[in-house]
Amino acid sequence: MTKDIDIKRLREDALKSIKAAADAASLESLRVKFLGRKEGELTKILRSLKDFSIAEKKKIGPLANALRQEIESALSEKLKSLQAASHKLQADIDLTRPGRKVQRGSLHPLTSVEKEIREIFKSLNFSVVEGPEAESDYYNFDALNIPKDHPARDMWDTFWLRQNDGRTKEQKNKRTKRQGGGERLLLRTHTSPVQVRYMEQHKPPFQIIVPGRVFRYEATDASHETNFHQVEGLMVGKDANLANFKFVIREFFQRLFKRKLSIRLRPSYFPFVEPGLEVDIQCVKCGGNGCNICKNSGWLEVMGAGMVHPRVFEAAGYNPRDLQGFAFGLGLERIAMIKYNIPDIRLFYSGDLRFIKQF
Ligand code: YSA
Repeated sequence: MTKDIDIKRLREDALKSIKAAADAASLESLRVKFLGRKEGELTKILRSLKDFSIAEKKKIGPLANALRQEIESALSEKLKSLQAASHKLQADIDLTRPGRKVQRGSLHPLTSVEKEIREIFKSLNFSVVEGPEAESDYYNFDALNIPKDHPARDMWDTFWLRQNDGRTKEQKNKRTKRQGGGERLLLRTHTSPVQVRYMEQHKPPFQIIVPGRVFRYEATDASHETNFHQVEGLMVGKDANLANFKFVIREFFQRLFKRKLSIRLRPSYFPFVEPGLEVDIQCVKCGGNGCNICKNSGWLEVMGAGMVHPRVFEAAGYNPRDLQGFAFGLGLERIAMIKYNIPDIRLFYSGDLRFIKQF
């Protein structure tokens, strides 16, 4: 009776384990476990048959032999099914198939244009300088000859930042005027504040450009964004003059657009220059004959500029009688739009891959 039960248990255990085996190696260990010559569990039962009574032998013998066959065939069936599954897997993997192509990104057009601008100015011996995007009222306006009540502030409406750095009003007001003492912070409306910041720290002669992000609180349309980029330029020395400016700027645009170009200077007004100028370049599409890009004028308006105002030199701690210099500021998006014939500034920030992938 006990031997019956042992065989029954053994059968259940063996068939269950064989069914669950995951690979050929596990099947081999199961074969050794149940049918192994020396220690196999069923082998041991078969070997002990000689000690049984004749009646027991007659009963257990056939059961044990039948189980042996059953385990052997279960092992071989399972092995076959594992092999078939592995062949199927191999057939599904086509090792000769070419790999999936890794998609390569590309630089955003604004990044490439900015890089190109940096390289051109560097080759003209300009240094590249940066300044803070969160700027003080003082540097963004006052130091550039735009006092609190000046109407020019209306042209540059911006986003004001709430400051909560734990300092009391008195502590904030202790800072010097130059540090932007006690003033509210704003998101800079142009890169021009870096002119004064740089001049405070450096002695002329020098020539720099300042690429950077700027912000304006205004309605967006095809040519205006609230967040865009400018490149500021500043050259200061004993006799840096408008003739130098004309040469540098013409050279710059010719290299950027890779062609001979005329430039045109028109009088304009910015509080931080005297005289102030607006710079136009000959239309890069029609060469000046008139087309849809230049609105049939033959010219493209590309930057504001002028000779640095004496009050700006004074704000930076210079004596305006000893020095002179020119400054300019261009809109990066506008230049990229002309270069790549992009009709709407909003495309730059749309995140639309169909747009980005064209560059
Ligand atoms: C003028 C004289 C200097 O000595 C130095 C710099 C300057 C430029 C001055 N700081 C300035 O910001 N002038 S600006 O308001 O006319 O802007 C310069 C350029 O920025 C524009 O020509 C235009 O290309 C771009 N711009 C202005 N508002 C914009 C914009 N681009 C996109 N979206 C806007 N909302």
